[in-house]
Amino acid sequence: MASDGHDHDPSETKEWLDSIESVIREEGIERARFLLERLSECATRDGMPLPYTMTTPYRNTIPPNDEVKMPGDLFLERRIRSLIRWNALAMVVRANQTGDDLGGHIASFASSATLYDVGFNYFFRAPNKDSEKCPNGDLIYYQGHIAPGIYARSFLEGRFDKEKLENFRREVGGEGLSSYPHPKLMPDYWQFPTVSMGLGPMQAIYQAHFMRYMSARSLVPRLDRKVWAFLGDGECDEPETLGAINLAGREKLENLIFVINCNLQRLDGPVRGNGKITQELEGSFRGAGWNVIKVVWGRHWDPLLAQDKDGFLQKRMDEVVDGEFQNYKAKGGAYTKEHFFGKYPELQDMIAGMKDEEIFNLNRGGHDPYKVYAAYRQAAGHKGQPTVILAHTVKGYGMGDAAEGKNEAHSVKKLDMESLKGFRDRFDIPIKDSELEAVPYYRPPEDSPEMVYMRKRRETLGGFMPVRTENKTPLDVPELSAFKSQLEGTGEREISSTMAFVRLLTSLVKDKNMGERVVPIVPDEARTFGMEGLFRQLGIYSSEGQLYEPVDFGQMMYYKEEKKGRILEEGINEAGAFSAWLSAATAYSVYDKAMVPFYIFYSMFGFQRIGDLAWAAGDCQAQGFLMGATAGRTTLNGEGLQHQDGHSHILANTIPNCVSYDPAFAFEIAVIIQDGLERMYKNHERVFYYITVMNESYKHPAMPKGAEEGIKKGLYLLKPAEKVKAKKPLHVQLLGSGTILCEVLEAQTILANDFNIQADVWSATSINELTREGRKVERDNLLNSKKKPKSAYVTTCLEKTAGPVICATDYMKQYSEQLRAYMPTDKTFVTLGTDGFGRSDSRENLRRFFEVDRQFVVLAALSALVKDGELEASVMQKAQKDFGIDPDKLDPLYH
Ligand SMILES: Cc1ncc(C[n+]2csc(CCOP(=O)(O)OP(=O)(O)O)c2C)c(N)n1
Ligand SMILES: [Mg+2]
Repeated sequence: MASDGHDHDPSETKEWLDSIESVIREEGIERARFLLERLSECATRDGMPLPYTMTTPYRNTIPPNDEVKMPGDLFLERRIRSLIRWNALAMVVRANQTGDDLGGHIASFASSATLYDVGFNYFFRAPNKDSEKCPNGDLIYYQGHIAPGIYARSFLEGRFDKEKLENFRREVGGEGLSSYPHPKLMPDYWQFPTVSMGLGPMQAIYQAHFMRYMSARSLVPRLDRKVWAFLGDGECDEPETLGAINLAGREKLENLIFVINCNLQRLDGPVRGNGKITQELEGSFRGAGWNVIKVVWGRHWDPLLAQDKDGFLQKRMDEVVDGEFQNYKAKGGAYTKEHFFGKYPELQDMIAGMKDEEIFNLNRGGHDPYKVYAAYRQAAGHKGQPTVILAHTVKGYGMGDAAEGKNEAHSVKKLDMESLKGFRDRFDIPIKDSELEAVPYYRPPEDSPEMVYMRKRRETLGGFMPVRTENKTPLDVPELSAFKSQLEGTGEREISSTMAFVRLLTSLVKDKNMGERVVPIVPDEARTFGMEGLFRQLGIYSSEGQLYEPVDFGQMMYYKEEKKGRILEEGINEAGAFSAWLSAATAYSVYDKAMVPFYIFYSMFGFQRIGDLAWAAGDCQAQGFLMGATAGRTTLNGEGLQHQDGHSHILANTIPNCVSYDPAFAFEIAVIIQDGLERMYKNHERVFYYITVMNESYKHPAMPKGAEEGIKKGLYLLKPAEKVKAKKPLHVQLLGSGTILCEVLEAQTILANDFNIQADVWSATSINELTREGRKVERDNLLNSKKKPKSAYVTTCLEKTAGPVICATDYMKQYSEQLRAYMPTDKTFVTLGTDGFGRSDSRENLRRFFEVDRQFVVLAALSALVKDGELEASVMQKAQKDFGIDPDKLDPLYH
């Protein structure tokens, strides 16, 4: 036993090694694996701790003998790749020559050109109706900042002309090329927004998962479609990148392939200078049940590795840290000779006679098309597991002294003459010295062998990529009358708006025409929202079905998992559940079939938690419903500071195509959802909905006649004031939303009964929508000064009314304050809202604390009348005293 790490009996070691090698040779890998498993089982049975490792040696997973040979023309492919490299570089350099400093990246694509090229030449299938195996095309998540490389390919393919390339990062006022993949800006081209690190990989995992859901439910056939996600090694430090890899392993998502470009560097410097990122990632992915393929070394290393009988080369490869590997490329062959091979005499002997240049040219796996092809081929055919390919590359490959392996490589956008020449010569670009300074684009003649070859490859794979398509078949959306029970109100029964929504959802999923498209999604919170009844009715999607009898089996609402289940219950994982929603919400494009996802979540753990993904949803032009449940700072009473949401509507409004509502009553919810279905699934408006629902129970009235339009626009007169006894009664206009509308209705009664004031009550279903319409009108007026100025909808609603306007919601004052710009000029406007941190208490106490209860609404109304000179201050002061509102009360904003 070699407790000190040294081998004290090499001949015994050799016997063991020879035996296992002979088994591999004679009987194959599976037999060898079996024997090793039996050995380890035998050893551990007697209590022997086995060496614990999740990693394999630092070398290629696929040995040279097992590599499937790349069938194409290596020479022509290198030529094409070189031209793509050049044009990508030219695009960025030229964009920064103008003095506009538009930015862009060269070094990242330089390191990953081969990884993409092999994919484009052999693997990525474009959407093509004639394809049997993959009619909708493979899904590729490109690393965001390598976009120039993809544009450069499209240029060579003839999809873009030079003018288009000149518009890289120039998108205002024309057809530019977006800085990164943005479907919003290039809707026929990019499918997925990926540039916010971590979001691409996470979306890719849930896409593969959702793909299985779609086929399990027989909505699309289960074919051989793949999701390829390209990501950076630095990007793997984002929790989102690795956060969902367990799901992919558990769900055996063999339709998913990650390609991680391990160039060992991120923006500032090495990813793991003191360690090995490839090894670290191998352990993580293997532990999560993935098939890991390391592509560490290029084929020039093969002869050396074949000579490495004593394992010194492998030992050296294993022990060198990434920071040092970076040096080998940044400092060249002589340095590598001395510092890598120089460590052991055996290695010095091995390379005796090799020139510095030959040493430098010992290539890394990710730059060797043969190695990359072999890995992709294996990954594409692998069954029962997702695959990750860890490709070792060099950041700034080919950029020479300007960037290659340098810490500053990431941000290099300009190249000096020497580096330009070096790049040109290394990749044989036919541009003369005299022209080099202008860094011109280059495209060979259409009939040149490389152009013909490239087109042919893409034809074989169904056409050009990337490409984004949309299915515009309208869904048969139910009429509003289908939601009769919501429109009629609950009579004397008190229910929450969440319950009202769940009932609506339950009837929608049963809709004969479009019910099957509805996808309810929850992050382990269905019971909180009273949705457990749906478990049994719809089933919870599980690729395994249900391998156990659920503990509550036999009960009305038992926890039913099934292969064809419709509910996506994603566990305590808001980012994951949102990603699943995102896949469903873009199914009209990605699956050529519109789906209607409803993601129901704790509103506080919505935008606040996954804001960047929600922004990406806007970019993706997602369609669907986000339901922020248990919303409202004072409505969710007991949960306290981290749970009580008073700002999700403010966050929702930051996303231009997110339409948000804060309804109070069942009929409002029905009108909003029915309108949303029509706008999104019939009229193809690329918007998505955010609707808050709450957990306070109260009676829901029937829909007042003619309220529909106002509900959609964001404001309607819910309950006009009844006449009071006074000769010349005072008037106020009370606006409210969500549950606070109930307080406003109570205030109406108090004002009438105790103060003889007539208050009209308006339901403000969406202050955000009112504001957007106001902004639009304001802008139209500014730009069309010759025309008669128009009035904002909210202004029109209020200008003919009498008295000041008070607006109260369960959200920060800033939410209602948006309306101030559109108040009729003579109106005093007072807002009440829930600024400050939440805290747990009863609803009553919270509303008093945050100053949004009925008495505060009354007080605000009285104060506005005093300000308008309509009322004696003493009336208000007396009211304050009677209500017990202490002038020195703590301010919730500062307390
Ligand atoms: C969430 C987020 N944070 C920061 C950035 C800025 N950023 C863009 S690329 C990059 C470095 C990427 O390194 P790596 O993932 O290793 O990719 P490489 O360019 O090396 O292939 C950073 C920090 C970003 N795009 N997104
Ligand atoms: Mg990197």
